[in-house]
Amino acid sequence: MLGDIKPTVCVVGLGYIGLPTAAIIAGAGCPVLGFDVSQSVVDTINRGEIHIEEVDLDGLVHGVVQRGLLRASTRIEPSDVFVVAVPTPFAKDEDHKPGLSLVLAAATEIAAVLKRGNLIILESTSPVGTTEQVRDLIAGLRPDLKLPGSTAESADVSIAYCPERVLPGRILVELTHNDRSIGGITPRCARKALAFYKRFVRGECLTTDARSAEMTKLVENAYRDVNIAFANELSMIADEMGLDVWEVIRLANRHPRVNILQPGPGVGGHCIAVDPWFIVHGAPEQARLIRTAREVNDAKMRHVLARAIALVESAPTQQVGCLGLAFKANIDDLRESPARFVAASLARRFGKRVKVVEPFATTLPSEFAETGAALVDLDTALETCGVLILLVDHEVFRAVPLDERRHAQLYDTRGIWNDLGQAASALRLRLAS
Ligand code: SAJ
Repeated sequence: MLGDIKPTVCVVGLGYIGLPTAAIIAGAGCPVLGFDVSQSVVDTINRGEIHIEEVDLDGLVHGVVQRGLLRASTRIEPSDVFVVAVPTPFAKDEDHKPGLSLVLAAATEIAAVLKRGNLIILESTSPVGTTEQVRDLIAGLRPDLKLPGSTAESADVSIAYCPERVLPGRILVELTHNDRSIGGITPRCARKALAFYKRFVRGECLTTDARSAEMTKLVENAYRDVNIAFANELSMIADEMGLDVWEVIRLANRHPRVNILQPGPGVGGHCIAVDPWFIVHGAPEQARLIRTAREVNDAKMRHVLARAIALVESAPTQQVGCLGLAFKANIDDLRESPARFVAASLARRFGKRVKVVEPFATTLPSEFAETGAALVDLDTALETCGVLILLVDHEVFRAVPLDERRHAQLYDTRGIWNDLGQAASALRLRLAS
């Protein structure tokens, strides 16, 4: 199947990971069908356009659609390789139970068209054991096929787990150049998946078992969450003590073995703010540090909100500019965004005094409806707002010169406007007291 002839590939889920992955595989010459439940996503892609913001993705998708290598559909079709890249949300309650319904729904649909010799790869971030669960589900639906690991005989199909580990904003570069962990249900499955990834990955591909690969992905994001929590906890301690956390971190990082990350308004996005819970859910007694890091990063969001409220209340005649809604700089992704949480909470409390600037959005999200808050451009906010709350370190905000923001009372949650020096420190002290 995977010799000189290019395999046909079905990528299930055309979101932030699925669409770039589909486009890269198509770019390597494999005919790709992209499956998505949304008709409008499918129509957009079939026009050679894209529905998400990602560096260089528009040109790549346009090219592969035009060359007939990528097309999208709301129906899964028989293919040689299936790559599953659907979301795995978690329950927002005490239990934080991972939601596997989309993964299992994808597996059910794939089972209906599965043929001997096919390869299924799960890329969605998943709790340990999910790939085996997919195998068991398919085994129940297709008793005519021998599934890997459940029989001593050689299997009819291969199943592997290969997590994506790309950074939004650098997805195309990282999809090609990052190393990959490829976990097979059996070593043979891993080898099949390895041969597939070698078609388009330039980084090193390391094979392992499916459970280790699942845990590796969760560990990577939990590691980052714990490190950001350290920075965020430091910033709350510094606020309490009236210290400039950016100055302390800058100096501490001059130690050759210290590299503290940057505090912010909390941790957002669909990965780092979510994945650690999959570990906590799997081993609640043991995952104490990982759970605490999640709690610290969530607490930072509420800490920022409380300080923002205090600042806005201290300037009752001023309009309030909230700069940024995205979960991090220079992207349009608002999922699990602490900036969005803070801005929406301020909008609900202070109504039409609140002006929101988000260069990557054309409308405000639904929770702003009926608050009276408005989406304005950066120039308008700089001209009309006496209070500015910087929530996202977008390049366009970073570039605002001192003269254009000197008039306002500032709360810079990202530490990008430290040129204010004394004035910023004075405000910090005032808020701390
Ligand atoms: N953040 C800080 N301070 C920092 C770094 C980040 O507050 O010093 C915040 C960001 O503002 C953002 C959040 O953390 O709200 C996450 O941003 P990020 O840039 O660290 O990571 P993501 O969520 O965009 O992508 C992560 C990456 N994982 C790691 O770096 C270990 C990426 O490689 C994964 O592929 C991605 O999660 C994923 O899909 O799982």
